[in-house]
Amino acid sequence: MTTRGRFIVFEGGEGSGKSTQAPLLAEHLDALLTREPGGTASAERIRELLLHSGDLHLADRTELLLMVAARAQHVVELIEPTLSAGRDVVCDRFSGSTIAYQGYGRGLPLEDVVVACELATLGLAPDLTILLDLPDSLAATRRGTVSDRIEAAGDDFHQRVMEGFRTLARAEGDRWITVEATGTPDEVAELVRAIVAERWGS
Ligand code: T5A
Repeated sequence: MTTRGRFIVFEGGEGSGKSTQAPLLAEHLDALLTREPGGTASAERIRELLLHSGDLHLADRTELLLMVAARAQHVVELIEPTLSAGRDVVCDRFSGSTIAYQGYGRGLPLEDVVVACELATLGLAPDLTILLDLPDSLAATRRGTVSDRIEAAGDDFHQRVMEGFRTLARAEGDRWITVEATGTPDEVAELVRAIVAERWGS
């Protein structure tokens, strides 16, 4: 019988280094690398709508439903079949981002956000979520020039998002590990590999 793959997710604010670290870990584990919103052809189209459609003035609930619509397709078409086939998956963002951004950031009721996530994932949850945590000032520097609709939200919004991530990490301490992401990319990658090795011994 095939052993199910491991599902490992990177979470954090913009500029925390997820897109730098996720490929390094995926290569180390020979895992499938993917991202959210996106990961499949249709979910990437939804990503375009979500991130580059300032002119459409999406309502917060529309944003939530599009995030989870992209996830539903991503889970059914790519993540679940890959895990079932025995390959590890490393994903840049997942449901934690929806709770942090649409729940804590936009202020939608958390119970609605959780239900929407469950509808999209059919209960699939990461085996391990690595939260890359950066002081707000450093995150703002790394974010640099604003490039998409959600990044363009103000500093207060991004602080609420980080508070959401930190709350989730505290509440789910067995499945979330926080990594201080202030070191060089190589130093952070080393910390991440050590966490995975400690959890699974590989
Ligand atoms: N979103 C997403 C929601 O609102 N709800 C959801 O449910 C989901 C899934 C996604 C947007 O969608 C939102 C969140 C986001 O706003 P995105 O473009 O994928 O958009 O945004 P991010 O995931 O935030 O991607 P970023 O590229 O902005 O940030 P990363 O990936 O955290 O950071 P990274 O690795 O690109 O690094 C940023 C810069 O810092 C440097 C890099 O070279 C780069 O220049 N850097 C470092 N510098 C020094 N030391 C290090 N250790 C460094 N690591 C990286």
